Amino acid sequence: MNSSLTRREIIKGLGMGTMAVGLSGLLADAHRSYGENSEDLTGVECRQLPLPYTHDALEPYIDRETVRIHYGKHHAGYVRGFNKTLRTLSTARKSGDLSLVKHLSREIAFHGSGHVLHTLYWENMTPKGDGKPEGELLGVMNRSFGGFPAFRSHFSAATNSVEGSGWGIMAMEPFHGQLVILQAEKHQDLTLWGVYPLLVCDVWEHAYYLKYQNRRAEYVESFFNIINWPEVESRYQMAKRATRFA
Ligand code: MN3
Repeated sequence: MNSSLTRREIIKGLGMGTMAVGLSGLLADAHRSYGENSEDLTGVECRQLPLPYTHDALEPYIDRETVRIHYGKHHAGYVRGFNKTLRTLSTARKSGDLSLVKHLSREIAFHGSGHVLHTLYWENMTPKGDGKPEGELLGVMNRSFGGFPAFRSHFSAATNSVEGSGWGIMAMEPFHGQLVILQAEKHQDLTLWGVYPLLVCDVWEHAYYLKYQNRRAEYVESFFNIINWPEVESRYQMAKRATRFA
């Protein structure tokens, strides 16, 4: 980590890495750090926002007891799991013992995505919700899906056919600005929704096999000699501008 950064910038940066950007300030709030006055950077944690309505507000569509347990037990559990994983990873980095990184990467994707998606879920429902999209959102939905009825059919079919536990999701694909409808099995499958990729390394065998054969670690070691850090920095600046941390 660059020692010339201020503590506040460091903490902002840590928050950036775990949050969705360009989606909504809600998500930024969900991942706002508690640690700005702390000497211990492991104090970077996420919090569960208050439910934006009462437990019974969504009746008769969703019952009071479901909301109470879902928000208070299930969602809260993901927040605890996410924070615990962030702390464990911090400890692992400090000690140099990264032997559990595969397990912890699964944990951060599962709990982090669970937290992100539930945060969005509560806020994308309202007791007053019988309307339709309007304005610019309706325009981009029309362009992306061919109209609201087509969107509704597609979204419902995708959501209804999620295999096992999961989510139906309408998302913006940021490189072209189009909307897409996705299914998510469980919450994650090793992604954390909304993160902005800054640095990526392809480890499909086609990326290294001719030279390194099965020695993936050698390839990854070599990769560090050719990283374009100014490009990574420009991606970070672009992502930062899309957030309320900017
Ligand atoms: Mn749930």
